[in-house]
Amino acid sequence: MFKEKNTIESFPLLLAITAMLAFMSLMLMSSLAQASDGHHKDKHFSHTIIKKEGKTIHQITMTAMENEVEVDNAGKVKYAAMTFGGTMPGPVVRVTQGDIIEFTLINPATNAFPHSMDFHAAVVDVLDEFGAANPGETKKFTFEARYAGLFMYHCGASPMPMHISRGMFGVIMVDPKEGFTKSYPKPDREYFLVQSQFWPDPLNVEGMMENTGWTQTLINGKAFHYTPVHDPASKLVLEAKPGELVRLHYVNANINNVASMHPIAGIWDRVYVNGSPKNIMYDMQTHLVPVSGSASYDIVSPADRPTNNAIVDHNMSSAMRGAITILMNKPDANPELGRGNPENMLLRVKN
Ligand SMILES: [Cu+2]
Repeated sequence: MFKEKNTIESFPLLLAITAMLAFMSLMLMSSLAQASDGHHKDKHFSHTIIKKEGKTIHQITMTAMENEVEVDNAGKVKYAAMTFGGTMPGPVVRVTQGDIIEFTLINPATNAFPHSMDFHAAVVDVLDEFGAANPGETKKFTFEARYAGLFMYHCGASPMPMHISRGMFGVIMVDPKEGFTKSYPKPDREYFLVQSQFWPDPLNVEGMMENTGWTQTLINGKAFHYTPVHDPASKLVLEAKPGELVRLHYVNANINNVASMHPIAGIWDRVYVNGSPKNIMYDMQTHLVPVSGSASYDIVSPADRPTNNAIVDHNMSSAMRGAITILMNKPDANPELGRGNPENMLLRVKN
């Protein structure tokens, strides 16, 4: 009798404990999944972060793909691209200075071309690590990210201008081991912008060499990507609240043209050349970025009213062909944009 009563009385408590344990194990599972997934995982790209002997190791796998992408906001222009992981640009890779990158490039047997990976953040051997993998082969190499900064990556297989202009480029950001400092303050928002030149004829290698026949400038893979002002089909803009410190990480993945980066209706508060906190310029109107170079730009809008900036490559042949990006500074800015995962910092329309 006593025992039975005890059991009945304990039942709600047992139920609560069971529910709590189930909840805790779910939480643990999801946190483990997050830890082992790094920040992104799909079947063409994975990034797993592990700790070994005090080092942070990034196990990154990308599949070289010869796939179609849309290079316009309306989705009407399908293009025979080549990509790392399916998208132009490829996925953002973000690590900290001193981390180890264990990289694997898969070139499926169904591809027609050899492909390779050239991380500008790596100090290795061009013929060894950066050599190409033929269709059906897999290439692996390891390097330490010794230098802090904002680096391009790209395919270096021949003919290189074709592999890059067709989409095989992206960003590897190496955050400084010191973290944020007084001279490299923590921004409120960060956005990645990667510019490239577009040839409608994907086999026009001669035009790519002579710099003729290119028709558009792409920002993160689309012309006028973030500017409904210039293209009504544009669905995204960069967002921030008035007065916030916004840091734009810009990479010039053009084939031939240097870029003259200017924020219309604003001034670059600081420019970190190559994205490195060691290379600071102040109060700049326009800043030149070499082909395959980069810069991180700090901009602060007036705090007392909503404003807009147009981030342009002031080289008019680039701006008028697509290199215009709107940064909208408004009180109701989406709190998720420009924060957290790289997917929130390199904006793409989610299908
Ligand atoms: Cu390639």
